[in-house]
Parts: sequence; structure tokens; C-alpha cells
Amino acid sequence: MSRVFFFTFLFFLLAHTPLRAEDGYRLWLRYDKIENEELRRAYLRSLSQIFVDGEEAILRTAAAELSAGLEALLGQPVPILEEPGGAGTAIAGILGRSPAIDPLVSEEDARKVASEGYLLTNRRGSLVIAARDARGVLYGAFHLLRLLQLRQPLGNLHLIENPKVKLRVLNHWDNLDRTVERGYAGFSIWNWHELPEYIDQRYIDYARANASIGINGAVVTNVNANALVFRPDYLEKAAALADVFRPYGIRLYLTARFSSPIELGGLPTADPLNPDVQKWWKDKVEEIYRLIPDFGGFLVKANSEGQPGPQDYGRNHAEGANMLADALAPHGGAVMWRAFVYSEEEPEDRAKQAYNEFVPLDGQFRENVLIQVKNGPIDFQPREPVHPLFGAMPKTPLMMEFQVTKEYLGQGTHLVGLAEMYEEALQTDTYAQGKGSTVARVIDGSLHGYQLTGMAGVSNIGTARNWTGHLFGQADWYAFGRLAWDPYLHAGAIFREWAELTFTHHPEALGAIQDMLSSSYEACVNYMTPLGLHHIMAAGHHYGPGPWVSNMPRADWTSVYYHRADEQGLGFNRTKSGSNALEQYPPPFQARYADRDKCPHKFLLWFHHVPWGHILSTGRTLWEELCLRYHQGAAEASRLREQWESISGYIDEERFRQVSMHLKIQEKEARWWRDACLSYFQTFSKMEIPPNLEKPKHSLEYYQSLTFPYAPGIRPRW
Ligand code: GCW
Repeated sequence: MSRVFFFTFLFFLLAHTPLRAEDGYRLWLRYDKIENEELRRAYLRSLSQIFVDGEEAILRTAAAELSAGLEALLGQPVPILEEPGGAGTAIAGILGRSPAIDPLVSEEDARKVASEGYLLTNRRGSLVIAARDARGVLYGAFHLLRLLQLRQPLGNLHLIENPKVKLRVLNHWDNLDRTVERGYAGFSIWNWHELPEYIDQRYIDYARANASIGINGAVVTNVNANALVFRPDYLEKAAALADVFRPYGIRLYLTARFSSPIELGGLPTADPLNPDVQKWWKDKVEEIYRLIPDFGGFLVKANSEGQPGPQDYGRNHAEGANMLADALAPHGGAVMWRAFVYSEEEPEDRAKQAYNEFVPLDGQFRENVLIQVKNGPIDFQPREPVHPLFGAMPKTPLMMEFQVTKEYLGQGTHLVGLAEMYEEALQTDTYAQGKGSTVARVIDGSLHGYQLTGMAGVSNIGTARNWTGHLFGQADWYAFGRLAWDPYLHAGAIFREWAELTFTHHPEALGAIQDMLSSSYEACVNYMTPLGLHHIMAAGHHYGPGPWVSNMPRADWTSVYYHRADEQGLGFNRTKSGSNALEQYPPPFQARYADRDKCPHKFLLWFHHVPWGHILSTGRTLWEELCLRYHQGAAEASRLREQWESISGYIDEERFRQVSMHLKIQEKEARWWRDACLSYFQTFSKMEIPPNLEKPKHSLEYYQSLTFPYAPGIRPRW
């Protein structure tokens, strides 16, 4: 090799090797320099300097984010000015408070901007971000940066965005010892032992990432709560986190263990009607607000799966929630009280219990209480009909709880675009107030006129370098934030946006990634729990198939309770002749699902026990359809891997390999699910797997013999 050639080659290599490792840490906030010179110049014409009017910490964050983001994208310093500059200056500020902003915004536009919302507009060549408050400015700044990341033209920019939901919060099921219940991305990012002094850079990057998608709250502790977090030293640690979050507009919340007055306060009772107990909480809340003036409030799991609660003292959920709400109200805090309850003794269908418990309490909760309801009535299954509580409590704000971590959808190793599932739930019509009463309209408060609204996502992040373990888990975090802001967005559009921010601008690759995310949800449902099956995962860790699970401390933790397979057929009869869970939904909803032959297939076995030989509308018997669905799901998992391989040229090597390896695991595990479940159900159907379909690789005994004592995310106490 000639020396000239060698050095040219070396130069080429160095110039084209990214300085940073592509390990996924930067999430969707990559801000790589825009290659297209002309476009860069066009952007610079209205964005060569920044003026953010005001001194609030969040405004300073907005200025710093804009300056750093623009500098990286545009490849030259974009200074922050002290005074409004001339042409080419991006100007941001608060309406009615910023002399620089007000003359640039029409009254009509100003009227349309709501709390936390913003106007982004191009006024005579300058970019204007106008908001009602500092958070709105910050969200506007991130939106503007996103437009550049997506290479959107700014010439005619004019948009107004207001969040449709007020409390947009992540729920961390993180324990104080740093284990994460149902966490598959390493340990908890909160290092309680080293707080309050040691502030990990990750806390700051976490806050940035959340702010960039509009998340404004974080519950940092597990709902299976530990009273220790209320000890003064732990509160100081929590306050240090709150200090990190504050400049990003994020409020900190804690989970409240109902028995804390006993465990921490030494009281003999935690009865919510006992004056000493009430005083203990009042004092504790005051202590918290002295340390964290913008504390958000409490998230509570009470009388559920062994957690203490008001029912231990013969009181109901409203009495429990209201006691905490009264302590928080003078400080502006809220209570998010979970509806995930089912009794130990109750012989009633588990799917019905929360509704029975909460509907009679409608109207009895304080104004600062929200009831946090999981999307479906059982437990974050791959697919559930919506929870019957949505639409059934017109006088009580109900907030949505989605699971972002994939406890039941492949955990740390499967690519499943959860936004498809979120969209399906949000778009479901409850018919609560006639046609068009979608869950989204319950959540955003428009259906019942809720004053307080919220959406929670059970976080999927941990100490993994790329935050979520599976790189595509980032898409679920991103989508949750976007849907909490606007529950009417479509999954496909969110996926495409995420893919472009995260990977590439190449249309072919974007199309493939979007398609992978969109199709993966149905694929997962098919290879795990097709046709309305649910809760047939292995016991405890919920990793892998376990339709044979029958021996657990309680019936409704077993798989056989849910699938009800017998020689006649398969499925849970929840119609009139069965548990009649269907009666908890409004009549038009019931009408849709009541008839076995008209019930949409996706919920067939959720609502009906169907004979194996029954012919479905597809012309196939139930058994044939079941076999086909499992096979389709597994085939789709293989297709995902192939699709990813087909775009290898567009993705950097490191991230490409990460995803490839996970896709291979998914392909293998999809077959495992298919073969294990079909082998098991075959012992009841006594029918052959149709000849054109592959037979299970191993015997049923083999699948039943597999154990995974160290599967991640397990509850420490189980
Ligand atoms: O999904 C189930 C999980 C539990 C969890 C519980 C809940 C935090 O298996 O680990 O506990 O739901 O939501 O409270």
C-alpha cells in the first residue's frame, strides 16, 4: 500500500468513525450534525442565537437545551443572549410576562395556549416559542429541536400544542435496595445509598429525556412500598432527586405504605379515621414539603396482594385515600390510588372485583384523588379488553396505568411495539355516554368533565447502558410520553418519529422499523396468548409459557383458572351463563361480545368457553385456529429478524448487533411458546396439529421441566 493511500485511508476512517460509541445511551436526543449544508444554513437564518426571557430555572434549562442542541445539530456555537437580539434570534418567553414575546403573538393565538402548552411560530424570520408557563417554554424548545432532528422546514412554522392530560408520570417499581420489581434493564438507576451527596449524571439525563417527551412526574419508589422512604434521611435523598428533576419540570412523587404510622411512627394502628394516624400523616407531609416544596403526592397500592390498607380496619378505599388527600391538599399534592385490587378470599371472577369495589364509591373521593386503573381488568396481559371501570365512575377522575416494562410481553428480550396496545386501549369505545365514549376521552377528562387527569407508565428503565436493555424498549418509553401528552396520537406515527430520531433518515429503513414495531404487537399476542387467552405465563417470574400452572397459593394466580381448558373446549365464560363479567360494561359493549359467534376473535376466549371442534367464522375449528395463530405468531417473529437484517446497511454496527441478538432470542422463544402451549392444549383437544404445520420439537414433559430460578425482575418476597 502506498503511503499516500494509507494516510488517505486512515484519514477517511478517522473522519467517519463516530467519536461516541453508539451504545444507545443518547436515546432519541442524538443531535448529530445535519449533513445537508443548505438545510443547515436555512435553519441558521432563524436560529443563530437564542434569547429566553426570564430567570426561572426551567427557562434556563430551555435556553441551555436549545443552545446545546442547536450547536450540535448546526455545527457551530449558538449563543444565549442577555437581551433580545436582532434578526436570526430564536425568542422564547411566557405570555403576559415577557415584553419580548407579547408583541410577537396575536391575541387569538395567545388565547389558545393553555397551561404547559406552547406556540411555535416563525415571525419575520425569527423562531418564537411562547407559552403560559416555564414548562411550556421547555416543551416548546424540545419540540423545535425535534423538528430539526426530523429535518422539517421551519419557514411556515405555526403550531400550538397543549397537553391533553395533566399528570404524565412514570411509575418506578424500584426498591430501596436497587432491585426493580419486573425490571429487565439492570438495577434501579436510583442509588439511594449514595444519595443525597452523589448525583449521578444519569439522573440529569433521565430528567432531560422525560422532559423532551412531556413527562412531568416520577414516582421513584415501588408500589409494593417500603415505609423507610419516609425516614428523614431517606427524605433528604428523595429531595436531592427532586432538586435534579425540578429544572426539567418534573415533580417527584413517593409511594405511601399505608401502615407507615405503625412501622415508622410507632403507633398501634394505621386506621385512617384515627386522629393520631391522621396527625402522623399530616406532620409527615409537612416535613416532606419543607424539603420538597413542589412534591407531587402519593401513589398507593392498598389492600392488594398483601399490601396493608384501610380495609384492615374495616374502612373503605375512599376513607383511606381521603385521609392522605386531606394531608396533601393544603400543599397542592395529589393521591393516585390504585384500583388494582382483588381479594384473597373472594370467589368472584378476578376480572370483576375492582369494579365491584370502586363503583359504589364514585363521588366519595376528595378532589385531589385520582383512581389509577390498569388498562385491562386482570393484569397487563398481552391483550385484554379495557377495564370496565373506564366510563363507570363519572364523578371520580380515573387515570390510566400502562405497563411500559414488558412483564408479560417478552420482558427484556422481545421487540414488541407497545404503543399499538396503548392505542387499542385508548381508542376503545366504552359507550359509557353513547357512541364515541372512548377510553381516551375518559382519560383526558372530556367525557365526564374531570378536573384532574393523568396517565401513568410503569417504567422500563434501569442501569443498562442503553437504559432499557432491549434497544427497542426505548420506543415504548418514548411512545408512553407522547401518548400521555396526547392520547389520540397514532402508534404508527410515533414509531416512525422515534425511528427517525433514533436511527436514520433513510426512508426504506424507517419503513422497515416502523413496520417491525407495528406488526410485533399482534405477533406477540399470537405466539403467547392468541384469541383472548390470558395469564398463562410461568408462575412467579412470568418468564416463558406455563399454561399448566395449577398449584399456587391462590387459584387466581394459576393459569388453569384463566384458560379453563377441558375435554370440551377452551376459554373463560364471562357471559351470563358464566361469571357474567360482561355485565359490568354498557349494553352496546355487551352486545358486541355476548354472542360466541359474533364476538371478535381477539377476545373470544376471554369471554367464552368454546368447544374444540366449534367452527369459527374463518371456517376453521377452534383447535385449527389456535394452531394457526400460534404458528403465525412464531413466523412473524422470524420475519422481524429478517426485516432487521435487510436494513443492516443503514444502522451503525453496535446497535445493529444488539438488536440482532435480541431478535434471535425472540425467534427462539416464540417457537418455545408455540410448541409448549400447543403440546399442552393438545392433551385436552386430543386433536392433531394440522398437517401443514410444524410439530413441537419436544415433549410436553420437556417444556414443563424447564426452570429459571434466576429469571430477572422477580418480586423479592415471592
Ligand atoms: O403485574 C403484577 C405484578 C406485580 C405487581 C402487581 C401490581 C407491583 O406481577 O409484581 O406488583 O401487578 O401492579 O401491583
